[in-house]
Amino acid sequence: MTPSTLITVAPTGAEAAKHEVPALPVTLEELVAAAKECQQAGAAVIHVHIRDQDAKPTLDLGRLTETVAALRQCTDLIVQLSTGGAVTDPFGHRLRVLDAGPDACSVTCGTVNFGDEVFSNPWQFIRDLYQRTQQLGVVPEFELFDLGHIATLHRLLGESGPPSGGHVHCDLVMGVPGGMPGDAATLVAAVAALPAGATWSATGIGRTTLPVMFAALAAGGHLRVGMEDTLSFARGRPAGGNPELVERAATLAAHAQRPPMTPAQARAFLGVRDHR
Ligand code: KMH
Ligand code: ZN
Repeated sequence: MTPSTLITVAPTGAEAAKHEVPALPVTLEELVAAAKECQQAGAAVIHVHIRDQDAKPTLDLGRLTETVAALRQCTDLIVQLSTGGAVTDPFGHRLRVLDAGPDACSVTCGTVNFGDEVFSNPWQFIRDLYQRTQQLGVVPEFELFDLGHIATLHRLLGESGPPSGGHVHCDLVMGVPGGMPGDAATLVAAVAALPAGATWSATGIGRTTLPVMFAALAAGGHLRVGMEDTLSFARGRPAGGNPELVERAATLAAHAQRPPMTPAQARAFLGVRDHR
């Protein structure tokens, strides 16, 4: 079991609306402020979605590039850009995200029903995106929303070889309406199906946040938390911001005798180069 815990914060996402969730960081200033506090609280990786001037999700390359630079300047966090974007984003824009020069990026390994929408990830897109990460030296994190996505991950690695950095790290995204349920039994089944030597984080969407966090710690995994995945701290109590979600994960990880990894430790763990 890894002696420390990688904590990733996903502070914004593409789904929540700023006018309904005032604590959501949507401007660059809000994102950088949240990132600094989350690092202080124990995060080592930031999974980034950005918004435009109207707080709508965007994959604008100029804004993404500026965001990577600002996060690098103000924090030590590993900057992982979302290539998932919003369900409406075209594949070309999602591939272009890598041109912003992040340390890392998400690579979702299959299509999934996403509430009333569809998050589309056909095989050819997954393969093209993965091969671009290899060409550009961006470390992928494999996002797995369902057990079938793990079969695709095996195919991807088998056909295209190991990732940049040489280490396979996955994120089990559980409890999406349409994806795998967020419970301990499903987590154990998913972990058993991962490629040999892979490490993994888990995140539970909405009310599955806590069961998935406890199950992940018990099974030796790592944690992703943040307002992309849950807008509540507890039943009937909205999250006041991302830092308190990170702080809770860090506290639980410490109780599990696996305290948070520093960003420097996380770079070594994931095979991410230091760009400074
Ligand atoms: N916003 C979801 C449609 C990712 O960041 O790579 C996709 C998502 C996954 O959030
Ligand atoms: Zn995301």
